[in-house]
Amino acid sequence: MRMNVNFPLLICCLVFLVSCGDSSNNPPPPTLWDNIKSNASPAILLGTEFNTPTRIANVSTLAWEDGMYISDDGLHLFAFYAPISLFKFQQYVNAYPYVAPNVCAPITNYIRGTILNGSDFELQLPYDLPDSICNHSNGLVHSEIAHASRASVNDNFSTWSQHAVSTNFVYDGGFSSADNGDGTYHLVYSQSTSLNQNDIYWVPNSSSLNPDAVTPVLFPAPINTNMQEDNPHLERINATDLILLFDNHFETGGTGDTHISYSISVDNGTSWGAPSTIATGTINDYTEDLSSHLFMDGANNWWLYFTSNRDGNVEVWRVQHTNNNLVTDFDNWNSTSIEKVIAVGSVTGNIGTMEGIGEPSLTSNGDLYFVVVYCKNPSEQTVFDGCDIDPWVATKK
Ligand SMILES: [Ca+2]
Ligand SMILES: [Ca+2]
Ligand SMILES: [Ca+2]
Repeated sequence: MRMNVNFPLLICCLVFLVSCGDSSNNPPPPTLWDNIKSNASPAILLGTEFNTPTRIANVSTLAWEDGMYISDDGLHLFAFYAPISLFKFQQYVNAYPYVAPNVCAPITNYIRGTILNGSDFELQLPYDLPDSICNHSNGLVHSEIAHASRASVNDNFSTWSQHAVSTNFVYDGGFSSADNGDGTYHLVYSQSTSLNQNDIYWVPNSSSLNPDAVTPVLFPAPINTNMQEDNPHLERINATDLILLFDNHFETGGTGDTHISYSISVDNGTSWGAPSTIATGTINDYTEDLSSHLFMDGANNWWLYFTSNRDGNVEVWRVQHTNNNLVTDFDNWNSTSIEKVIAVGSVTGNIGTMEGIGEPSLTSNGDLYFVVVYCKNPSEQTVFDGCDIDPWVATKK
């Protein structure tokens, strides 16, 4: 669901319409979006393992929260974040590419949700267009990595703030981490490096999950190519062995589908094996297999949770490893164990639609975090507003 588009922004014309309220202190009536979200029911299919999903307070806003990751302890949440109605704006960009004499897109119409402190509303021109088409008050809005935290799993998360790895003038997303067991973390994430291209970066041996300042480091060769590497997931197996999973959009020689690739390091990240696409027959059989997350259950069995459209909409699936020897026999998944974990479900009252479930991420005790895409009914949509995506959780029973 993570997309790479360029967002021109008429920043000088941002207008914030603020309701001043009245003396009665009556809360505003719920909006259609409020009602859709409160009536949405993603369908857990493994009801003996997971509780009924709930939308996560404070972090499920009208901004675009995608590419989610939960820390092992459940106290830190991360997301691809853009304060925009993303699908609708991409439709506009696709319909009106930036070729003269087209004017810059009216991005202010698509802005919604909170603009994070530090968000890069770039004032540079996206292309070398003359001032008569895109003057210097136009620019881009890029995504950030947003971070929210809480003191205990019984507390609500804080609201979003910009993560230290977020970099101006590029798209940041797909944050993940590996606990090194010595008080440090390897942080990994994806970042756009030029138009329509993504690479994986990391912060090795970070002192925290959100350090005060970082310098982005390109992930070591041979992971990054001229294609789009996205949604990294890093798993530490032991003191020396690491497994990196990532999405491979439009891989070299591929079809334009999205598939899951992996690479293994046996020297603690100093060098990495040549990346391989997980073999078909189990996982990469469909046009969209992506956003994978390795999870070890209480019986020390390894599972791969992932997003797939193998049954129509993108939904959350999982598959069990055949022998748990991930480092020496990674690509050996038990095809008979593949099962859907969360289906799209429905919106009660037919006031909206559920369009996708994805980005699974689990805490060490098995609470399952994911994102939900829901849309207004076509009759209620405008050219600027149609769908939203929010973080949800199904806690472990
Ligand atoms: Ca949202
Ligand atoms: Ca950014
Ligand atoms: Ca790349």
